[in-house]
Amino acid sequence: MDTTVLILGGDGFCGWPTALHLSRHGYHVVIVDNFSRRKIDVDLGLESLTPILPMEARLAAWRRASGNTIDFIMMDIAREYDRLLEVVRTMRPQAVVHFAEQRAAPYSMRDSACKRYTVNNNLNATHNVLCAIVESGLDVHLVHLGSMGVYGYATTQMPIPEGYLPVSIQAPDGSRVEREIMYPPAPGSVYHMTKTQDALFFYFYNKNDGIRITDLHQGIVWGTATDETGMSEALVNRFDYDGDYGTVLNRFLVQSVVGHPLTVHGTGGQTRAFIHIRDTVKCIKLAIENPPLPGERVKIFNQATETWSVKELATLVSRLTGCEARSYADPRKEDQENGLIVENGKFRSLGLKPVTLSEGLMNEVRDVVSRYRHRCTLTKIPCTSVWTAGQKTDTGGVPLTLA
Ligand code: NAD
Ligand code: USQ
Repeated sequence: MDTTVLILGGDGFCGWPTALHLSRHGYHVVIVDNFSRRKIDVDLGLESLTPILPMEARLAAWRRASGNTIDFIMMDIAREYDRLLEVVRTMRPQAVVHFAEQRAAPYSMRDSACKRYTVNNNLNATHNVLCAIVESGLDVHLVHLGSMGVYGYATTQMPIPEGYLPVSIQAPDGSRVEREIMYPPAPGSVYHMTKTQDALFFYFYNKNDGIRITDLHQGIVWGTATDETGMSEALVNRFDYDGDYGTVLNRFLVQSVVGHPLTVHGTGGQTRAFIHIRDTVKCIKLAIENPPLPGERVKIFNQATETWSVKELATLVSRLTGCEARSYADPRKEDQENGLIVENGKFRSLGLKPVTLSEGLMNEVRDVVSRYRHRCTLTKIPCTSVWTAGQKTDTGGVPLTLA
């Protein structure tokens, strides 16, 4: 069996631990990345809380720790189509795992330049990958990292299905027409909008060219370390805590260590889906090993293991650490309160035993943060990207009573 897997975006928060995990399990891994995420850090005057090494040093550390080699190609997949096609043709990968997009909703709403960059980068990246697979003439399985947020977290008592919704419509002659349609998109940021458009690309290229595609609608990834990144300090994963790229639970855990109040937006009634980084890497391996059959429609999985409201998370972190929570004017345009029920039976049926939120795991993150707390810049914690011109950045907040 050809075991080559291309990891597009393999220098990032999800891509790097996935590359190590697959390498450890016998895959020949080739990382493709243009370091745009590192460049955005420089532009924003930030750094990962953890000191991530240059790619060459990361890969050398992996060779020392595991005895395995990961190859690396520096390339902008949104702009260097001919090179991308050449890589697919020569590497003949079994699968391409596509993480290579601008992934922060707040960054995608900062200003017109960031909106346009996010659309140009994400849509061209995805479309180029699809064109390259078609033009190569190879049967390559594409595994894409999508987002639970494509559905807009609408409050209903109905669980969000894994991609497809059965509908029954009454025809004019009185008969009933039964169909399965794609679950309606309702993006809440320019970033999430690009993910809904990716899904249409997948629908088309699967129907037209028979490409085998798995789209993973992932929830918010928390945690930082996996078994593989823990093998050496030189393999440490990136850790974002700033107002654009930091995600809510990891931010709260950093804030609890550095003495910043927990930054709850509005009432904190926003409910979201979560997954630990250790499960992310396992899910990707399961997706690669269970591709759609030839001719099968796009496989869609909800890659999330549990749901929590922001206020519930603040309560858990505050109980664990005694830190204060404050309510800040919400910089986003989002429902202040929503329920969210997410179906995730597909990964469970493939054998995933979810890692769920526990004090032990939260403490593990806090230990990492404590080690690198001297690298935290407090002024980068407030969320300064607002969704509409009328909204203001709130850096003070008001005390929030937790249960
Ligand atoms: P990240 O920003 O840490 O990593 C993305 C990587 O892709 C970066 O290394 C970046 O340099 C690279 N990249 C971006 N555009 C590229 C291009 N045109 N050419 C080559 N490389 C490019 O993001 P992440 O958190 O690892 O997320 C990876 C994927 O998973 C994203 O598509 C994101 O939408 C999805 N996702 C992430 C989360 C999360 O909580 N982090 C949750 C759900 C889904
Ligand atoms: N929030 C706070 N305080 C904070 C930060 C966030 O209350 O300090 C709130 C936000 O207002 C939002 C919720 O927490 O209601 C989640 O925000 P987030 O920044 O943790 O996550 P989000 O913007 O949804 O994006 C992240 C990843 C993205 C991925 C998405 C999965 O950055 O790549 O697609 O999670 S999902 O949310 O399921 O769409």
